Amino acid sequence: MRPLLPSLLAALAFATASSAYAHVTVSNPWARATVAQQQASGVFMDLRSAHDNAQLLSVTTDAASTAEVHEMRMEDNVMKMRAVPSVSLPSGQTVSLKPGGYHIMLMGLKKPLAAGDNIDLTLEVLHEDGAKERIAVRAPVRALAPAAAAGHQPHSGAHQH
Ligand SMILES: [Cu+2]
Repeated sequence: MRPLLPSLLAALAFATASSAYAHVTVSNPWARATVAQQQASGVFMDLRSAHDNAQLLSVTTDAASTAEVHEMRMEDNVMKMRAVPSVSLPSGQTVSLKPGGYHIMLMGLKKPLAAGDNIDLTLEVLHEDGAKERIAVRAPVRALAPAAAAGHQPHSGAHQH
């Protein structure tokens, strides 16, 4: 038996306990409306942690088959989008998931997102003490303002006639 095992088990037990650090607030959530045939869309919101070293780990939703945390950034003058393992949430700072930056990507939408609908998501946040916080978010669906559309293209080849 390895000597490290007892402490590892203790750490795992601690990780499943409820956390005194569970203080991430979500504000201004919204999801971008889609057009017919569009399979992917983005969800945006502001996150603010009351404690240091919290991280947004993952998102689940019944609205799509897959939800990923994505980042958009310029690489060699090309805007690229990729999945990130986590988004750090520094204490007391608002971290915005927004078009052109971090966002939640929904892929395999179960149905088109129409303005006025709402979608429900569950965020999973990892806290400094190892505890995970699940945050239920209801995001109203909004049509994307034309000015913001330039920064973010969906994965699928959506046609907008
Ligand atoms: Cu994306």
